[in-house]
Amino acid sequence: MGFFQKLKAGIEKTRQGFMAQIDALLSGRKIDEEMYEELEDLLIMHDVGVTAATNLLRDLRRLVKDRKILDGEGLRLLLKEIISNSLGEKKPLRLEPGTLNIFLVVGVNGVGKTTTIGKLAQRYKEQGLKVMVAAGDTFRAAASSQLEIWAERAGVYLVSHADGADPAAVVFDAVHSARAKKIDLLLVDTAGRLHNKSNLMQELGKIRRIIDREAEHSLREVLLVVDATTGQNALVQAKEFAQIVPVTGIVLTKLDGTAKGGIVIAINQEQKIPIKIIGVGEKISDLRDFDPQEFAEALFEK
Ligand SMILES: Nc1nc2c(ncn2[C@@H]2O[C@H](COP(=O)(O)OP(=O)(O)OP(=O)(O)O)[C@@H](O)[C@H]2O)c(=O)[nH]1
Ligand SMILES: [Mg+2]
Repeated sequence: MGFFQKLKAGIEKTRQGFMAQIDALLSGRKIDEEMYEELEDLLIMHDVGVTAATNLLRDLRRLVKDRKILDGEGLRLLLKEIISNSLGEKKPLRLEPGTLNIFLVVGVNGVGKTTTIGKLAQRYKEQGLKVMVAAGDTFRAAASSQLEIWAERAGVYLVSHADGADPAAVVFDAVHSARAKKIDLLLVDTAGRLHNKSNLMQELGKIRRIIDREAEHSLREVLLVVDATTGQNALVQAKEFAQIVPVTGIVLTKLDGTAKGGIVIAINQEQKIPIKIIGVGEKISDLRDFDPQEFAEALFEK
């Protein structure tokens, strides 16, 4: 299967859910007020969010008038154009070869942080980089061994301490070991749950300070992982984490598991932080750089 076909397959639920309903609404339909209202409802139902849906409808009405569009098929093309434009440019991960690059991976429990790290480790190892992962989640029993399995699979270095150890100490060791081994990319896993939320946020703040102190200018990405199936909750999480750590990119996982792929549009409109990667499955190869134009194509292609 080609790259594009794989993406289409990865968002098949959204294509069959969200997009199929839009097509059913638009095909053979005359453009009238009732249609606009039904379309807006469909967008909101599929997690596009009220703000983004309102903006899309506003642009749609204006362009339909300007370009004298008369039927649903013409409107479908416009909708694709508007969504595609609103998603903006591709924003790749920042990596400077020949130096130590650190990605700190954060997010609430179960969203797919450790899996994403495993997938990234594999990808960059295959590209010929020297990769290390650090088991910064020392809270959940078995979190380190889960990361160890991914590290073995990908064939990359692992730094981990015993369960219950101080995660800041793990990160400290990892940074120094990465320097000594001339690692290109250090991926830092973190806990998704601690005794309470303020502990979690404090811990992340501390990890970030250690990285800044021990490896100044090496923290290239702070990736916030959010689960596409949690809908609007993902937006709330993004706001909370962004207050504690300087989030540079969003990883949107489990897009394969939802028919409400509209969340991509909501995040893009309501967050200043770009979606950089998407997860479309549990396998090590089910990770993609988020390419907005390609995504819009895959969404709308019949
Ligand atoms: N379908 C699908 N499942 C995914 C994806 N990414 C992760 N998962 C699954 O989500 C579950 C949780 O993934 P983890 O990587 O353990 O999540 P985590 O954020 O590290 O969780 P904690 O360590 O508990 O905070 C696992 O069963 C993964 O296989 C994805 O893109 N698609
Ligand atoms: Mg984990």
